[in-house]
Amino acid sequence: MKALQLHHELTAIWRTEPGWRGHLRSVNHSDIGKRFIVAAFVFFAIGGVLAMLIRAQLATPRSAFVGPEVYNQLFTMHGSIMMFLFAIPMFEGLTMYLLPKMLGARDLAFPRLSALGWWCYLFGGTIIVLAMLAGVAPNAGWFLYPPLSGRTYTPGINSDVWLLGVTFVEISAMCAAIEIAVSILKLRAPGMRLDRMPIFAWYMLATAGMMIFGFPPLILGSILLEVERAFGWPFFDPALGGSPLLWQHLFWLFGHPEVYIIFLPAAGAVSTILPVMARARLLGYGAIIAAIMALAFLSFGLWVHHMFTTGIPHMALGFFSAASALVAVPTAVQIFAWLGTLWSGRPQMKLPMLYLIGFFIVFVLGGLTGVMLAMVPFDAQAHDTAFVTAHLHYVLVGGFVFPMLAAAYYWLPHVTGRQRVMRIGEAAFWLIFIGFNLTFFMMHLTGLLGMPRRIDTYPEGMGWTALNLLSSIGGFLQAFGFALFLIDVVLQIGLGRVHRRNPWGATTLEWAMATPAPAYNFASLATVTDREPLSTQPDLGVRLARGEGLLAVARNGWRETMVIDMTTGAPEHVAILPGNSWLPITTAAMLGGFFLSMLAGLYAVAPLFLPMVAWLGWRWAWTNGYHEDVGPLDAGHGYRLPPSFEAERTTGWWGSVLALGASATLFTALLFGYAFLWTIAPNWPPPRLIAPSLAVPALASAGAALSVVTARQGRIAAALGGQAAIVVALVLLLWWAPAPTGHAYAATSAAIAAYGIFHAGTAMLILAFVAARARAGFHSPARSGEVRIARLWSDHGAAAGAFCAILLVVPGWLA
Ligand SMILES: [Cu+2]
Repeated sequence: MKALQLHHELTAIWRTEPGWRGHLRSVNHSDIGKRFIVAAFVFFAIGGVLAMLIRAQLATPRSAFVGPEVYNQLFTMHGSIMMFLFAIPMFEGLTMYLLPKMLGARDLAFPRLSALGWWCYLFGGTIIVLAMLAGVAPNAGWFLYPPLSGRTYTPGINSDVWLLGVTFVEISAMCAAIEIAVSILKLRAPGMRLDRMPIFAWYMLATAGMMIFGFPPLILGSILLEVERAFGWPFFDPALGGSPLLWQHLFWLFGHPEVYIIFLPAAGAVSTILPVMARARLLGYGAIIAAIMALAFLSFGLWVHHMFTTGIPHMALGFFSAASALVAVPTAVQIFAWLGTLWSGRPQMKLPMLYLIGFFIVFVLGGLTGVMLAMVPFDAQAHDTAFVTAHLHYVLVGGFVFPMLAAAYYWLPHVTGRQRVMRIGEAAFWLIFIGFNLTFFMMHLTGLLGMPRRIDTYPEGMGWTALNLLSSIGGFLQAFGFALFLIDVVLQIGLGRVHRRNPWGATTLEWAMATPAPAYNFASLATVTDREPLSTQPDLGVRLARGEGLLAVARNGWRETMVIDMTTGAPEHVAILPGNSWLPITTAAMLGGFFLSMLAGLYAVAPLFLPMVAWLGWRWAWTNGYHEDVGPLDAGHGYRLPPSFEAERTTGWWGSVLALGASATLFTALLFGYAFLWTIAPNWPPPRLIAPSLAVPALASAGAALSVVTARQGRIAAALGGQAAIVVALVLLLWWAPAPTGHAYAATSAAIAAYGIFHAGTAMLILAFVAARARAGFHSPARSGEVRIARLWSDHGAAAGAFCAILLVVPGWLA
């Protein structure tokens, strides 16, 4: 009876409110995860329809089915949707849904951030799709190379839709990355040391890390290109000291890691599902982790292989070619670990396994053509042909779509609590598998026969006609396969029989709960003693539901979950997570207002939304914390742990470190751009340099020193003054600098100064917040975590501001 009462009390605390209110305010990770997955599938269907239109156009020579204007939009939107609105959100959704359950937690570390990410994704994706329906979709290819994407050749808003829409969606990717990393590091079940983490968590940790360092170059590139289009700052215009190659570098600095950002979560699903299907332990846990880390690291050193034909020095060609071939090694380690796992077990040919076999075949073929393309002479021949299109589809569909279909069939019983009804999934597999190979195997051949990618039509007599027709037939077979998959899922949700808990006999913690999952996941939290908790403690789920684990209490209406020491897994403090809120959707709406007014060219209106965002951020942070000391809480099993607001290093501190890491990466990419243009671009040196003033760096450095010192002494007003001095110094510098529209030197300098001003300004806001909180009684010697976080931001603002001020006057001194 006690268990039932605990269930009722926890439900009252954690549940999503009924009706529309619940839809708009929910921050629960299961809700948000499922929404991401459903929306990603809808975008996948839209992207799929575009692909069908492309294949219809290319089915016959000299086709006039859609015409070149529409065709450009079709292939651009197909690529952009599949990358940014399907693949990334799909694994984010899967991870948001699964991760806390696998780690034995009740939610993610920052529930409102998951909700904010969701709304940014939904609004941004909607803007992009509506633009397509209005006939102004992006049309310069999914990697949007200037000068084609610039004002001159794309005068309409097509490119702006991409730049603004995708950047809006990227906010959700950054939110998710920080959220996932901090949750894995800090919100695990007690006893779950690093070497006891489920392998999926390792994959996601690497993925989140790659997103934190991989997305900032793209975000920077998008900002620069949008500023060039909107205000005429010539970053990419060679006539004024810019270079279109700068965009290619920034784009592929993101774009190559992106391939692994998509592949690693899928591989994580494979490494989780395969051992269950094989009824064996995963072979080579340590080797796989080493391979993942090697892949994550190597993938940042390969971006130039997308630019082999742009006139790269010979040394660099050799280096990037070798590095590109080298990634085959860690990938092969994983493949052999999976094969070994199958070999050592007694594999069952259940439906997820069928899709995993599809994954093996398609992905390995894609890897092989990847090694071919890593060879510079071959790439020079195959570059921009259908061969490359075929390769990237083998890698992405093989490496992502097939594993995700396996994951769908594997975890759907967890989401629905039901079994599937008919054997439609097998038929869907064969249609997708045969259709896929028919479509894309042929494209290797058309590519080798010289057919360029992205052409809207071709003459007869090139030898491409029959191959193209076969590709188109294959494309439509795939579409039928996916339609069957959808029907199968709908049938299972509607008609499936309710199954017993853990139908696959899996050993990870997400199966130690009732399905569908309760809002609080676990009535009490597990203590873990090995990597496969459900094989050593088969009755764990029942015991947790009875309240025999940790935190088996519903107190103060608090949403409690356990925070552990990162390496040892020892309990550290109790996180008190925020409840449902209007803040995520209103913040996303204000950001949406900003992006929409930029898109409409209302440059005077757009900045008005930013104070609103800042004010909502203030409200957001204000609801954290507590106004009195409560002392250690009883966590069960004899543990007495402080609540998060009395902890020394909160999850918010870790999140801030990662956010600042992402920001510093963006800044580094900007400095790279500055140096790249200086050394490579034509039309340098610039006509006029920034005057070699002493006053600007002196004022900024003095402000920075003042802020760093006084923030440590708790003199917030003085620290604020220091940051203000930085802002004044950099604004003066901009005032005296040559106009940013005149030359790429002035434009990059202004961008660097803007970075400094933005961070010093943010630091001022945060310091003001801390001062207000102290006055309102939220701080005490025990409750000082917030002050520590503020100091991180303030120190970063000081360092960045002083650095920018010094850097920008140096060229004037040297000249
Ligand atoms: Cu690449």
